[in-house]
Amino acid sequence: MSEQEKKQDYSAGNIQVLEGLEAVRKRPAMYIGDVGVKGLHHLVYEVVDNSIDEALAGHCDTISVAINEDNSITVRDNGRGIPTAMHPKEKKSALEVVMTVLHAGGKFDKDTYKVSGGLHGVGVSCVNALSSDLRATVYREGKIFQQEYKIGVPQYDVKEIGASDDRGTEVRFLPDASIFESTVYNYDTLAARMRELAFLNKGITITLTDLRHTDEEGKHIGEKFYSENGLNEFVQYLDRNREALLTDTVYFEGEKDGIPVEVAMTYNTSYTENIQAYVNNINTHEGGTHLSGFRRGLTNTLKKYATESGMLAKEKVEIEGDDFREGLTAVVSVKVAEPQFEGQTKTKLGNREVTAPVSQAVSQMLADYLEEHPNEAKTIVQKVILAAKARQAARKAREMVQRKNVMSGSGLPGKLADCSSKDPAECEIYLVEGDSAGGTAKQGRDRNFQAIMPLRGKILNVEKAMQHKIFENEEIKNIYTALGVRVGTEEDSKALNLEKLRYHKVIIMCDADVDGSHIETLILTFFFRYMKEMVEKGYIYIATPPLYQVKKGAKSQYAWDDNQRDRLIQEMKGSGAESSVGVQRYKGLGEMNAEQLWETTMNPEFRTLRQVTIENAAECDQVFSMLMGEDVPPRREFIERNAKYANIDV
Ligand code: 0RA
Repeated sequence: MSEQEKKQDYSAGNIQVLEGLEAVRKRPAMYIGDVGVKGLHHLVYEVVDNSIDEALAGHCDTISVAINEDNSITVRDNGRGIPTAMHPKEKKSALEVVMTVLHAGGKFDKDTYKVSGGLHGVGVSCVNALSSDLRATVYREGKIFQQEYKIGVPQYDVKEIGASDDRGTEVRFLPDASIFESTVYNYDTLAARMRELAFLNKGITITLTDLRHTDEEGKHIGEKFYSENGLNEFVQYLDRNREALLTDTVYFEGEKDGIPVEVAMTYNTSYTENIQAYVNNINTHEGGTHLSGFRRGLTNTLKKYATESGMLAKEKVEIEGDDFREGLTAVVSVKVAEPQFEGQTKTKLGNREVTAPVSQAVSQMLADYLEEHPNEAKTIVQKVILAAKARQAARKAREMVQRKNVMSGSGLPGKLADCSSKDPAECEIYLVEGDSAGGTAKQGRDRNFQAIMPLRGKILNVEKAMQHKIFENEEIKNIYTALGVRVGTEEDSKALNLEKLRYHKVIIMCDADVDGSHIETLILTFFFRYMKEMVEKGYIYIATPPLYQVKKGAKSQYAWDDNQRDRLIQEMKGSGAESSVGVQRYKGLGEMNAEQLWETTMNPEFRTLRQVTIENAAECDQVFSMLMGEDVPPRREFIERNAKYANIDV
């Protein structure tokens, strides 16, 4: 190639790079999911994933993440450092290639088999493209190298900036405020993911520091996550607010048919099943072949044991798959070289070859455990038999709900004030705390598309109740019938039939006080445990009634928090005129009249709805078990910690 040709080739390469990054900036959602809070946090996961890969390849054991004062993020690891030498094909530093070429990531280290990788696995160049500033620093071969970028464009060639005995890579990036709806990081969201990563990749130390705040002693807030025993500890963490049935965890770690499999499980005294399944460190909400493998191994092994122990014959009950999963908490983690992700949210593993290895791993670990722990084996079988009996009672209760639907004409609950539209996409249902607020909402609503259903008092705590109690509960039956969804079948009580869903917005409207937030949590727990798909589809919302009305003469305005109230008081003071600056504190919805409720809380033009989402499935389960469980102190701490956000969250 002549010099001239080389030059042309070089610039052609550059143009390609720019086109790649331009595509990311044009359609960021295609690469990182969305440009909301989720996508913003996804940037961090993408960068951390690269360091996790380096750790899994055996070259790194410490990763530190810092939220800087300006909401930029620094991720540092002690790995080999991204190579900085000239890349033979691209004719520029390998570091620059990794940072600017889409999907360049692990290309030039074939021995490293990339197992982690964000949901989209798009690589750090996407983060670069979506950052107004990014600085990469590499500590390697006794030297320090650096390159900086703006919206993905290098500001200078990779340069040597000093000497150091350190090893590793540091990436500091500032998300582009013109792309993201919000650029403020949430500490708890990042902490939940870092904790999860530490459990999933034992032996790696991950620290998280929030440099935006200090505690009472002037220290920065932060945590260190490290797990010696991996999923063993993850399962114990998930169950830390529940009462254990087994003294220790059932655990397997190893390779089956070339697939790395790690599984841990235990039983608690609750009635809920909590299985978290991961593929390459990604939580697969929708399950898939690895989860099927887990279920198959569990059912076969326990059924065999129960039959051979003779305990079943005495009880004369038929046991089924579901019965083995009441009170079960388990985590399954597999590493798959070329995962096929399917399903609505691309979180369902499709690879057929994964089922057998997981099933074998589970059978082996359980068989060993049952043999070595005869007393606990007996406890498990007794629990399974109880579950089978309860399931028969639940089936009767469920059939009653279904039959009532068919028999009573419209089948709709008497308490429901339905809307006139029949198009689910535009229909909303308000689940309102109390009959009196329900009455106000009925007067205030737009009956064309807004339906109202009052709920009396506290709905059942589904976290503590057995299934048949749940289907016998009046309020819960009413919710099912009003929504028009069928109760799940016996095989999978959580499978909904959403085709018949009558409203695509289910809005929980409770008083802005302690009781109201408790009721809100009870209803959310019900949806999370029994209609999770509704939450995943984004159908569940929380209404936000105002806390104050600030009045002056004929003028009145509403405030949703104390700051806003104080600002309004100041404004009204400033606007001249005499005193009598009246502030009304709304403790309950009932204190508003129909018109006020419509104006502030129900009118789509002015209201703020908070959409309920599942950010982190494992954490979410944990939060509900804690909020609804027996233990008071963690609940109080959580509520106090989140209370200040409760009214500003949009
Ligand atoms: C490919 C090759 C080598 C290191 C890395 C990638 C690497 C990438 C990242 C991203 C974040 N931290 C990282 N650490 C390392 C090194 C190959 C060699 O030194 O022989």
